[in-house]
Amino acid sequence: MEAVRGLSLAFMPAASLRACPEQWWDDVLGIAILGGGDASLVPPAIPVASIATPVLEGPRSMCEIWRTRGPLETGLRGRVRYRCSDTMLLGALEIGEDAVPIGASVSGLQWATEAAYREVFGLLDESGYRALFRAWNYFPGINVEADGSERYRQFNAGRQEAFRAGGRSTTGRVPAACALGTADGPFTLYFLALREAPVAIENPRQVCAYHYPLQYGPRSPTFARASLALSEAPPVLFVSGTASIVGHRTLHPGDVVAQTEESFRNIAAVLAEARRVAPDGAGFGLRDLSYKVYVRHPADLGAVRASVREHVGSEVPVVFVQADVCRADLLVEIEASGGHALEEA
Ligand code: 3EB
Repeated sequence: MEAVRGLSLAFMPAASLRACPEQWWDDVLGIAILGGGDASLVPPAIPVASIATPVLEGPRSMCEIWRTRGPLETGLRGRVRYRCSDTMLLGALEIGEDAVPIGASVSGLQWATEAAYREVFGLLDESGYRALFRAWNYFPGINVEADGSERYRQFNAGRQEAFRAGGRSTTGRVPAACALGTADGPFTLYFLALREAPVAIENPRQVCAYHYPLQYGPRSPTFARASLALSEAPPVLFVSGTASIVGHRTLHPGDVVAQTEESFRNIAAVLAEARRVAPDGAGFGLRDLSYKVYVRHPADLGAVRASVREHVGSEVPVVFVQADVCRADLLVEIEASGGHALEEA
């Protein structure tokens, strides 16, 4: 395998990790194992997030591997395992909801979310990779009502509280993100951070998530529709989890194909914005990106896959996993990234 330059993504079956030579790991920033695979295949210095979202086709367990040119530095601060290049840091942590102190005034999930983000911001302030670029959030029972409110709302409260406590903006300059429901497991977060602030990109078809009206919860979600790192060479773009929402409303309830199509209209609109901001927007077309598609009902895979391939073609990487989307009426959510290199497994 050739030496990596810039940031690079590889999707490979978890079982293939066994065959990777020792020096291959030198350039690995971090790994997400989708499908809840065995994290012990990963050397202890490498940040790893084990995400319990079943993989819907191919191997049961897929790795999403972020690499960049070394030498990389490794560290552990509190519960955050991290690794960094000269421009970028990848971190991962998990916190069980049962870690909530007895007598806490908030739910275990809200507490775990706030604790996780407080630790992340502590690390970022201390290390100089101050700007949170992209955050991936996973926790069980996202649509479940518990302790008097929906768990996605509890997550939003904990996240927003940590942003405030960390002196960070909760509107405007916020990271790209996703938040998905798993069947079980602890609150799990992995993230990328940068020394130089990225550009937050919004979607003209959608209300900014941080301005959603109160009907979606007392504390708004804290994320941008996309985040663009112009300080990377070449620039790197992360498109947040994108669903069938126009304005602030869910469209096409019950129709997974129409929801997939609407999601692509949203992604296309976000990409048009990114191309306006990037000095050279080539490379930020629908057929240039890598995708992760979250499908609520595994039986919908065939219909979703056909629609996805109509939009992105047959060439680009797409991983399909089962996950619960943050609104009960959403059946599919799609995230994407571009600008970075792609490695063949
Ligand atoms: C939406 O657009 C769908 O809370 O971090 C997408 C991406 C969604 C990120 C988050 C939620 C989040 O509101 C849900």
